[in-house]
Amino acid sequence: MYGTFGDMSVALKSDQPVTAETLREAMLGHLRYSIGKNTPTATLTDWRLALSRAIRDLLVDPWFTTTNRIYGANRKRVYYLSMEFLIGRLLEDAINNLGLEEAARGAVESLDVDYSALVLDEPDAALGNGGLGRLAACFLDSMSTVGVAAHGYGIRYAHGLFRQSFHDGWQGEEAEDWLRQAHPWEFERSEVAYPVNFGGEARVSGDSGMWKAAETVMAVAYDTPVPGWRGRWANTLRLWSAQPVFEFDLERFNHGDYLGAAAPSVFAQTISRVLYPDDTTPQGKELRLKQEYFFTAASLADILRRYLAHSNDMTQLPSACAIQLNDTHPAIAAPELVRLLTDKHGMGFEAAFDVARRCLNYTNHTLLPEALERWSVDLMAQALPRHMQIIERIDALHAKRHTRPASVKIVDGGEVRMGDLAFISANRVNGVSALHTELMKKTVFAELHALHPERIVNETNGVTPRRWIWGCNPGLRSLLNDALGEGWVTDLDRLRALEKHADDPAFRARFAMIKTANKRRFARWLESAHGQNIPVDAMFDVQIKRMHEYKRQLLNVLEAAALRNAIRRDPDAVWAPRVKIFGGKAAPGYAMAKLIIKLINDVGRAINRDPACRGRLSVVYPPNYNVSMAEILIPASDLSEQISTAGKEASGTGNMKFAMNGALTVGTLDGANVEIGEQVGWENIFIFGHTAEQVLAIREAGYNPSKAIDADPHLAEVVDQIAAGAFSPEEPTRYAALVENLRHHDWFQVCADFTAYYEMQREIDAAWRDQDGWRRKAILNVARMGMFSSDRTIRGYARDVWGVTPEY
Ligand code: NBG
Repeated sequence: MYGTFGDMSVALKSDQPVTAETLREAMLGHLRYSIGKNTPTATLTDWRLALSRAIRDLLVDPWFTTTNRIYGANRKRVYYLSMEFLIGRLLEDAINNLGLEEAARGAVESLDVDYSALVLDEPDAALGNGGLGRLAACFLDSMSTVGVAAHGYGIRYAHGLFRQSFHDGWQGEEAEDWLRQAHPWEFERSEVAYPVNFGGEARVSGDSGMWKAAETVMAVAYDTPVPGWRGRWANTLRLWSAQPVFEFDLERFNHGDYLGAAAPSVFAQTISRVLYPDDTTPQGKELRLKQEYFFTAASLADILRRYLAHSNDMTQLPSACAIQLNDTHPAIAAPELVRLLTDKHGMGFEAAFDVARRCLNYTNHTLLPEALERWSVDLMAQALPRHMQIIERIDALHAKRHTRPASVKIVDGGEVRMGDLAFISANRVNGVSALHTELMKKTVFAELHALHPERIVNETNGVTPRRWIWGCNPGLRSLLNDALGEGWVTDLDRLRALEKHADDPAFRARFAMIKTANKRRFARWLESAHGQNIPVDAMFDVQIKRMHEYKRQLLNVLEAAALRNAIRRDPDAVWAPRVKIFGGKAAPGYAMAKLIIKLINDVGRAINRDPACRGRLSVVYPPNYNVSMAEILIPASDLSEQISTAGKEASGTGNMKFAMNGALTVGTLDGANVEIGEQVGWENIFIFGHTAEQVLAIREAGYNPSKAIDADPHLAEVVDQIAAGAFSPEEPTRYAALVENLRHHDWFQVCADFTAYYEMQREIDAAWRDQDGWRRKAILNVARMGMFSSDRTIRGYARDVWGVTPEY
């Protein structure tokens, strides 16, 4: 049977019909000729790789066609530079995009391999941390679906973000090794390699300069095709891996210095080893800056190479490329582009800056001052001496052109403020939700906004319905297809037509059955992966996101502890049964977030062991929350916790995924919750707590959390219990720092919002008891989430920021 592959024609062609049979043949061919295995010895992973290769073959033709079309028409391209691309698993996504679900399942099953197990065998590409990275991945999907010519540029981290485990309830971190097995989606482009320099000395002469670097590494490209819906279009995700200029020093090796011989390679590879090295040490900071420059410099070199193939008139660069800086991580692009234009292409400084600025745009993703990057001038001057000179010159040029207040400076107090550098060097600066954009204008960028009032625009985030409904919620997908036809998946506003079914009992019943099936699926997963049992008829009350004090997982766990007290006092009252589900990682250096994780696990243990809570309340916190866990948990959720301190969450995107999948939101008036409320109707969302303005006013009036604690007996009781070691009898003072912080500082106003939150949760209990009413609200949520497709967001960027017209 393998003889048929003697001609090596294992590749499927996208213009021929793909059936279970042809796919099976292609899998067998790849198993033999790409993987080098035969059927009797093939492991599950071998089969997965074989199927992935067969599917990848089908992406290649659309990919080439798209590229040729873009080249032919000399279209303006979008370059999305991002430190993170949280792409997750790719196999099922590609299969869905190409419409090959049945063929793939049929092919795999005909080989006696379990299809679901095969899909789940793929490691989750954890090249990101949270919303910012997942947004970048959703944007790639949407740019390919609406037909925007785009390249994503980032880093091919060998280990990505760490893998989280719990040891006695404490977070442990292990290196993620997603690349241990072959990554079947990428094409290594060893010929596409650029040297990236660091350190040394720089001299200025007139408008240009000379940089004699001390170290060089090579950035080597790895390309992954990103298919859009039905393969009509495919863009490229190009990730850079750092390699030594020379593999190793043979002379040192021959003298017996084996470690020394490998040193250059170790230095180079360190750069693309992990995402977010712990930057609490000077070495960590330097590494982080080098990572940022590494991928930015390689990407710009690549962009210019592509441009120069068409034209050498550098003044026209802005008509050919729009470069999006995803947060400040690639903000070094501004001085780098100016450097290339002046030092390499002989342009005058002011002209170079103007060209660069017309190419660059900057998305701000947070107003938290500690999250806005700043680099010490010393570090910048040492690692990137020429860039430091250019940054100072940009600062001076800006001062020359605009009468600016003394406080508007890029370089200040011995630091380079990357947010200001990005703002000043960008054509458009955008926030990620209406509220966040307004706050940006009033707070961090108030002065710059006054100088450049046309620069800030809003592009409210969105998520791709391909992954976040079609892929992760097959039940809902079928329901929507039956009710609306398949068009909703690329035109999410069509969901509106569901409104008329909200009062139809049969529709509601089917909707409810889908939710229950999803809850069963999650419960089965939880049991098999973590040995925990949860009742599927309870409300699944879910908070999954990075662990951060502003997101207030603490508020949630305090409420859980207070609820337990209430249940113990009156076990026979009618309680709405709940399972509180947490998921999320804390940054390795973030001690308070790690202590909150431990508290959730300690409180969870007490609740889960408490006979009074049985059947009424339980808490689970499966470790290592990632995209794949989100895909199974979000469709199973009833209640979505979006409870950040108002004014702190730039947008949120999890909030959108939940509502699209029929969970109701409990949330503050923060980030995109505001717009979600406007869309779904305020009667279909549970909003509580202080507004951003009130939060500010409370702080200014001299906030005293102890007063709030004293005023609320539920809260006072819980805080006392934690302080007395009720949840940590083996170490009663474990939470001393947390309690001290709650009583005397409480920067994120957990105590100030507690009462409102607790009361809102009891209203939610009541709403849950009316299951029909709950379902109606849930259906209306799904129906009104059309706005939150990332297709809408990308069309907005295309129009307001990039000046390109989507093909579809
Ligand atoms: C995050 C915000 C979220 C937002 C995502 C995507 C950073 C720095 N910011 O609220 O916290 O949804 O960005 O915009 O990761």
